[in-house]
Amino acid sequence: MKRIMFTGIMPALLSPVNEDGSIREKPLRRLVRDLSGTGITGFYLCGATGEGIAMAPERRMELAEIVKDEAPAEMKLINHVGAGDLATVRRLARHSRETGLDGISSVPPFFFNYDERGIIDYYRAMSDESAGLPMLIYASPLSGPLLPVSTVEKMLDIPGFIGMKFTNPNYYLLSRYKKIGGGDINIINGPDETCLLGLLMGADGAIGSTYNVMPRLFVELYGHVKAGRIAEARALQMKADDLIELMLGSDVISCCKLMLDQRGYNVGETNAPMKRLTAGQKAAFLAALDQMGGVDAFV
Ligand code: MN9
Repeated sequence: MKRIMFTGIMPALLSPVNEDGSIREKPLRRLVRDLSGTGITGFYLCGATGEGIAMAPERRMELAEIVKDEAPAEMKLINHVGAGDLATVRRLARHSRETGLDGISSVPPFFFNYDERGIIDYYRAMSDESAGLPMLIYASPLSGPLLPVSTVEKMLDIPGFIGMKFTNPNYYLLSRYKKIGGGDINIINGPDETCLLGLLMGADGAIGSTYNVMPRLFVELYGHVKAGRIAEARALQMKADDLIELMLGSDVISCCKLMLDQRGYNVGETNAPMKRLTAGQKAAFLAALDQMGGVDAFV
């Protein structure tokens, strides 16, 4: 069990930014502080939800430092350090170690076609630079096909490699990855809309966008699963999915940010050039949300 280091519910933290990409420090601190009191176990920084790929490395480092400063010591902090150039990846991996974060993660190298050796070399460089911080692959639909189980098996040799954040609806495959290393591999569920399935098929925890806006619901769901109360867990999943369905029809990150703004967090818009909602789309989302009981019906 030495590789299973991250469990429980962890928001993929939203990144509050200004128009020029600079960090909104006050809203960020408040969000980290408030979420930390909900039963979550940590945060995943600068992934897809955290918009890391659309942020300058300096901003990503600044965000990591602020979160480290604000989060209670028991919160586990995993930093997504993936980028298109290895120099940035190395820089962010080294900075994660220097900042005292608990783990690093990355999508496999993307955009160009990489072979298995290139992929393994990428993760090895990340690991070397962070002096072996616990490291998770991020298997994301945004960054190409899933790595074969046999490739992930080879990564067991890399110091620090512990597992993967699996954002994919194929839970048969999740269970196959979970067999690697005799089960001593840290598999984290990605899709929030099927969090329950991920946990039932072997995930040790869950990282996701919508845990920024309904952390307590998912912490309760996780507790039900661990206690074998599947009907109760399913009822909560179905409730969450009414909201997630609405978000998926629009834009998940923008809708989460809008909900936080409704609660007074002032997190602002996404980083350009990412998708944003028009005033009409925002009004439609909020009207539909009201029909479902309003922003505080989901916590
Ligand atoms: O893995 C997130 N996936 C992506 C985390 O951002 C691609 C999820 O939390 C989804 O945003 C969520 C909605 O589909 O499940």
